[in-house]
Formats: sequence, C-alpha cells, structure tokens
Amino acid sequence: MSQTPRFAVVGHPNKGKSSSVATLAQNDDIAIALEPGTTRDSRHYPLSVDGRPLYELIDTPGFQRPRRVLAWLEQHSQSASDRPDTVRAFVTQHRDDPRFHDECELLTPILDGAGIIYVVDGSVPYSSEHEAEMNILRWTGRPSLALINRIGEQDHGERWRAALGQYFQIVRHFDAVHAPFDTHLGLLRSFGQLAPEWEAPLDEAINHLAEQRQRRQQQAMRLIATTLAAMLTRVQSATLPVGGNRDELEHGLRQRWREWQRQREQGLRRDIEGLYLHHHLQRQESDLAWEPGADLFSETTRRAWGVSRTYLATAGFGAGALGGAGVDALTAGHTLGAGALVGGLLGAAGSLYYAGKLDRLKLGPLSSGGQRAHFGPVRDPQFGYVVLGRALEHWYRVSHRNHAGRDPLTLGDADSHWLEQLSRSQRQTLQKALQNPPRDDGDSKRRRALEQAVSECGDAFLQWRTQTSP
Ligand SMILES: Nc1nc2c(ncn2[C@@H]2O[C@H](COP(=O)(O)OP(=O)(O)OP(=O)(O)O)[C@@H](O)[C@H]2O)c(=O)[nH]1
Ligand SMILES: [Mg+2]
Repeated sequence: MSQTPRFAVVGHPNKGKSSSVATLAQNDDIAIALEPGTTRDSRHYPLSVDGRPLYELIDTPGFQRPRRVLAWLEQHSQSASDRPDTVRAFVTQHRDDPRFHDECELLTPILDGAGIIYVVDGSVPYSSEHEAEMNILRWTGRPSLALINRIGEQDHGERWRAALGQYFQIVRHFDAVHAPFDTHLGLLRSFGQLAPEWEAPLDEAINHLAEQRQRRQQQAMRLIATTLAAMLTRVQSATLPVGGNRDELEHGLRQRWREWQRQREQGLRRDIEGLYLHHHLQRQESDLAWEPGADLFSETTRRAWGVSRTYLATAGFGAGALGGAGVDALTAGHTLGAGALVGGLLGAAGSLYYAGKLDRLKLGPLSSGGQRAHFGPVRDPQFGYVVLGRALEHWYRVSHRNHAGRDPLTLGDADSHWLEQLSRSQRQTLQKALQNPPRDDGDSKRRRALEQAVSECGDAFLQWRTQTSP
C-alpha cells in the first residue's frame, strides 16, 4: 500500500492545530484566530511539489467533550483488543449527534488511516484535563506524535514532555509560527519514524522540499534581476506638440516615470510572495521615494563619512559617480576597512531614498511636426543598489516566513551591510552589471551577467542574515 502519508492534527481548542497545518502544508488560506472553535470541520491539505502529493495534513476541530466520550468508550469496551473498534462504534453511533460533532470530525480521519499529531500549548502548565483526550487517541491504536507548540512566553515544556511521553511515540517541540525551514524538515523526519511505510515517502518529501527551496531561490533571483533591468532602463516617452510647454511635459513624464517604478517594484513583491505561496500576506513598506539632497556620492556625504574617492572606486562602488571612471582602471591602495565603510555609507544614507541622476528630457523631431520627448533612464548605478537591497530584504523575509504567520510583514529601511559579504571581484561584477543592464529581451549576455550578479547577492544576503540573526 503506497498511499501518501496522512496526519490528522488534533488537540484541545485553540492550541495551534491550524497554525501547524498551515506551516507544514505551506498554505496561508487556513483560518487561524484567537477565538477557540475557529475550525469547525475537518479539512485535508495536501502538500505537493511539481504536482506530486508528498503528504497530507488534516486540520480538525478541538475536543469538546472528551470525558463523556471516554466514559462511553470504557462502558462499551470488553478488553484492550477491541478498543479501536469501540472508537469506531462511537463515531458510527454519534455521527449525527451535535454534542459530539467535533469528536466525530477529528476521529474519522484517524480511523480512516491517518497518523496522529497531537498539539499542545507548552506555554501554559500541564493539566490532567488533557488526559481524557490523550486516552481516546491512544485507544485508536494509530501511530502518534505530540507537538509542544508555545503560544505564549512561558515555558512548561518539560512537564508536558513527561506527560506526553506516556501517551505518544514521539514528542517534539515545534513553534508553528517561527520554526525555521530546517526544523520543518526535522519534523517530517520524525513523522517518517512513526510507521515503517511512511519512512521512504517522507524521506522523499524532505528531498523534494529541500530542492524546491533551492529552486525557489533561483527563481526569485531571476525575478529580481528582470525587474532591476526593467527599472534601470525605463524610459518614459510622450509627444511634445508644436508650441507645447517643455517644463510641464518634463514634470509630467518624471511623475509617470516614478509611478511606473513604484508599480514595477510592487509587481516584484507580489511575484516573490506568489512564488512562496504567500497569497494573503499583508505588507507594509514605504514606497521607493526620491529625496532631494540624499545623494550618496555627493561631496558632503563623502566628507561626512571620511571616505576617499579612491576608496569608493576600489571598493567597487560609485564608479559612475566618479566621472565614469572604469572600476578596473582603479586599483590604488585600499587598506581601509572597505566593506564596513561601504555598508555604513549606503546604510546610513537610507536605502529608501534615491536621489541620483536621471537623464534630462531628450527631444527628437517627429515627422508629423512636434517632438518626441523621452525621460530616463536613470544613470546612477546607486539606484540599482537601492532597488536590489529592498528586493533582497523582502525576499529574505518572505522566504523565511511560515504560512501560519498572520502578522503584517513590515519592511523598514533595508540595511546594506550584506554587501560586505561579497568578495571584491563580486562587487565589481555587480557594479558592472548594474551599469550595463540588458536593454531588451535579446540582450542575453548582459542579462546573464546581471542574473549571475544578483544570484551572488542572494547568497551573500543569506549568509549575512544567518550571521546577524539570532
Ligand atoms: N506566537 C505563536 N502563536 C501561535 C502559535 N500557534 C498558534 N498561535 C496563535 O494561537 C491562536 C490559535 O491558533 P490556531 O492555529 O487557530 O489554533 P487551533 O488549535 O487551530 O484553534 P481552533 O481551531 O479554534 O481549535 C492564534 O491566534 C495563533 O496565531 C505559535 O507557534 N506561536
Ligand atoms: Mg483551528
């Protein structure tokens, strides 16, 4: 029997059952709420990769009358050998009894062959009121694992562990909202230990999920590179009629150019969220803003930070701001703490604001009279760093967010210190790629160069966050 492993997630009301299902099934459609009794009926949530189901989780309502149920079972059982049948008989007899609706809902998938995942809240003290439901679950005779999910601050995990260990084959800690991806995989490995026939499919599931995570990162970096190319090369055009007001036209084009950039960035955010199956995520992020006077490579900023021109150039940044001098040409002494300063410089100026140079309005003749006016593209590669930093921060947060999370995703100013993880040659490659973005779909050499540079940035960002996060 090579069935997809199925697990019914059961427990007391309001202990994080739906949260555990949402995270492990990567599904943010599932209702999660502070009120007990949010889940009324059992629902199946398969997790598939490339259309292939790997395992299935079943969200269930919480136990309502476990003592009454256990009393009934004890009355109707002759010996330990008939206990699973007695549970089945209970469900058959009470299926239409509204008093036991929740118990019948949660027991049915278990009787149909699902494994048991029993969820408790480890932040509240253990109490024996759970014993009736744990007994009922034991009576089903199905493979079982308990999860200690801490909803609040306090930790009563040890007492819980002592009690749960008497009823369940395996006991694990799992924070459905915050557990990192590796912990999800570790938990799946534990599921595989519950029954011999589940081991191979769950090992396979783990491999598929790990590969999928790698693939998603590559896809995300490609999406970011494509967006960067579009934003760096954007030209806004319009027709200036004979006798039209040039300043007015330029002002209008500038506004439209900025609005287009904002929309493009928002589109990227949604694409990345879609890639990671976060369809209902609420995001709070300041729009990309253009602030006069925040020019990162202005003389004032440079002096304030005590950075030399040589430093800026050798660190691989700001070559564009140095009168177009090629990065390769500049190799002068750079014994200073280059990385730290670059990070500091970019970080301090705030990643939110961009105040670099835009081409002025360009005008060309039209055969029908009037002139064709073009605004953009942006010329300062600093713009690329701002867009890239914001995009990587968003990608990191989305890719590390569990599907049980219901808090809005708040993105502040991105910190640019991740740039320090790049080697000097990687910085230069990045700088070149941002200065020479692909201009159209056919520009494959430049496109590949930008994709490669962004992909290295993704790894650097990840490395940096792993070092800085607790
Ligand atoms: N901080 C934190 N909160 C959690 C965690 N798990 C659940 N919660 C919160 O606890 C509350 C209940 O979570 P649910 O997942 O809806 O619980 P449930 O067991 O499915 O509840 P019912 O369906 O009502 O029985 C929600 O407000 C969750 O956000 C967790 O691991 N950490
Ligand atoms: Mg629920």
